[in-house]
Amino acid sequence: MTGGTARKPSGRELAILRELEKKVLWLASWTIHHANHVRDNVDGVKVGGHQASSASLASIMTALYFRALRPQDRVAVKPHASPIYHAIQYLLGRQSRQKLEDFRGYKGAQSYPSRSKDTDDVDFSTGSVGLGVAQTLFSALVQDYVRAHGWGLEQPEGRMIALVGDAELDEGNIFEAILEGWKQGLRNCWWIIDYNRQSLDAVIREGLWARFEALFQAFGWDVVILKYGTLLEEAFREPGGERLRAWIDNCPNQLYSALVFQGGAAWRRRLLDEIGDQGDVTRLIEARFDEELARLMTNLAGHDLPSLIEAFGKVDHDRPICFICYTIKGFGLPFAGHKDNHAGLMTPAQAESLRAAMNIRPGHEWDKFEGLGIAARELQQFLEHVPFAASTRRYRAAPIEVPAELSVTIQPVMSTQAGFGALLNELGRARPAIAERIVTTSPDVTVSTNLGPWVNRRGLFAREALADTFKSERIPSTFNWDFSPKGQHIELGIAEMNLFILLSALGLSHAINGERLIPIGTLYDPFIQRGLDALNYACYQDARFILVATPSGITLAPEGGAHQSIATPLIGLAQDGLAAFEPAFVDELAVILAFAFDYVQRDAEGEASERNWLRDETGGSVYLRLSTRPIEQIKRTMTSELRQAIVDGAYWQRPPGPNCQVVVGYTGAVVPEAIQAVGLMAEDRRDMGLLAVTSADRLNAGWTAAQRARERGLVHARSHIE
Ligand SMILES: Cc1ncc(C[n+]2csc(CCOP(=O)(O)OP(=O)(O)O)c2C)c(N)n1
Ligand SMILES: [Mg+2]
Repeated sequence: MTGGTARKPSGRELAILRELEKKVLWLASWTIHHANHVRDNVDGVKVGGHQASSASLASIMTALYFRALRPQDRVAVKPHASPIYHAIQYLLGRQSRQKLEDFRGYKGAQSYPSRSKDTDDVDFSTGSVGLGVAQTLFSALVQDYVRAHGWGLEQPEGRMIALVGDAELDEGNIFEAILEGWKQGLRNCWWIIDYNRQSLDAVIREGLWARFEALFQAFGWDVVILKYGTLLEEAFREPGGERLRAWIDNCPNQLYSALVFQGGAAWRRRLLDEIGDQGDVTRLIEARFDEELARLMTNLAGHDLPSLIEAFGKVDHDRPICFICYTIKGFGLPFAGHKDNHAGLMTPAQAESLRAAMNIRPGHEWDKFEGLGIAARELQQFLEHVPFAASTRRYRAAPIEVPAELSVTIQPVMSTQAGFGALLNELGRARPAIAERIVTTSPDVTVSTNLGPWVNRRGLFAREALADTFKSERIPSTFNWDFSPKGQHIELGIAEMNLFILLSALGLSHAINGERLIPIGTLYDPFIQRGLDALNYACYQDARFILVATPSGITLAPEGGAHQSIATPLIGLAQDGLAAFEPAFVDELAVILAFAFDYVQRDAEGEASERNWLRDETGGSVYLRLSTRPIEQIKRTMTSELRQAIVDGAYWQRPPGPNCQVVVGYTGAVVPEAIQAVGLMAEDRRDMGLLAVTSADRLNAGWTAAQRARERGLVHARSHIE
């Protein structure tokens, strides 16, 4: 199907790729060195930059970006390989020299690939390890969702690829994702593990690869182990070679790393000591100079372009694959293999020797083809024909029309959660354009967050249809649990991390698949904290979604209990890119939901509005904090002023009179108590006000922005709450 570049590279092509691999390593290392030793840094502060961690992926990324990838593929690059990514983009003409020079500085290339801050076409942000990896898996599922609904079929299917650190696999969210991927029939997903056997602190446990292999296989992935490069494979075929292979296979990670660091003479001593036989093995070792021996012994497949190109090129199926690529942390740099190298930087003297070794003249460090053995014109021509860089990779999708008002039948007494269920049910029934693009998802709380009626109408999503046996057996049940490729609800297992990463993937569909989705995720409010880092990650990538958190009380019932959502209002206030609302009444919720459908689709630039001091044109995601508490509803006509005030964050339920001394403000389901309090206090106070706060988050954001504007001299700036 998706046919990679199965063709073997010609000798010339391989020679070009080898030159580019060298150049990528140089540029990445120089970028970091420049930021720390050359650029004027404030007070000589080192900005760091992970040379070792980058070097580990130089060969793999050369093989991918310059050969194996196609424009439709999407990649999450291990955070610390960011300099390698930027170097590749620089060679492809998509990254500026200025941004490399400003690496880790203000407006410079980012230390971790950033979708929103970098300008060189980063597919997925990474940084908090584990999240970008899982994002590729969920993006593969979203691609299937989009195509199953008949959209985006004019584009070829892409592969979602993660470059994963071996220690990154310690993160639990990765395992949650693997399990979910298995349930959902994951395809088109590659995880390439940079098996350098080092974490941040030290060398990792022996034999992890075997755990990884068993684990991935257990969940239906193909596992491809890339261990030895072509030089070593050839040496293994020489007389005595099998003894050498057995020795390396049994060599502990720590010893191997130490010898890599020490170099050729140390390799010779150790090998002769342990397997020297005055025969074949000794001859094999002694036939090589120190430098050659070191090159042989470090010729792992993860640094061997022919092995990598062959492995990536021969994939001819869409099953998920885990590549375990043996690599060396810091490969090609003076601290290769040293266990303390994670944040290591080359000294100026070391950078000088590397420059000399790379044939780079002082002052020509940024020249794209300086010091290479192939003419600039040929290299440039090659770069211009790299398949990956051939076409647009970031799409735009037209906005979907949002009805001005959402209709809902409001019961005299009703909770906001029930109102949410009713609103979605009505959307599912009336089928406005927006309803076709809504995709709901929930981590095993679909029914208890009131998505049931919507799911009954629109069905569950799966690539293969699966009927609800209870229905076919005619057993009465409230919920229709039929799966089909046209279904609009993605049911997840109970892992909130997965919910947020799926929302992140769904919420980027307009840019990644060119097809806009309106994702709505529901969960119990306290469990936002379980997935908080993933929520932050989704917002940081500017994914667009609506999060419906319910129930949200400090208790589920009068007896109290464990599900206490105490800190979430502060999360709503603090999280950038997320507008948080807590309506009390269902008519408010209807207004906010209509606003949210539009707000998640906006992406215009713009100045803050003088009305509320919010920058609403840029849009963002929305968080609705709802409740199961039935509240007596107010019968009122929704005016455009009230509608606007609800969206801006507050309105007067009872405006204060001229002699007002006390105002009661409330948010959400405590409205009966607030009304009662005003009633009691009004006995001896006049003109009391009752302020309905629908979004403390937006009031706060507007107030802060207005204050800032006043400091800049706009003395009349007033926010909505003021
Ligand atoms: C969630 C999270 N915790 C901690 C860190 C700090 N951290 C950055 S890299 C790293 C170790 C990475 O090791 P590995 O994945 O093997 O990559 P390598 O450096 O070997 O390339 C750690 C602990 C982080 N970025 N994210
Ligand atoms: Mg590692």
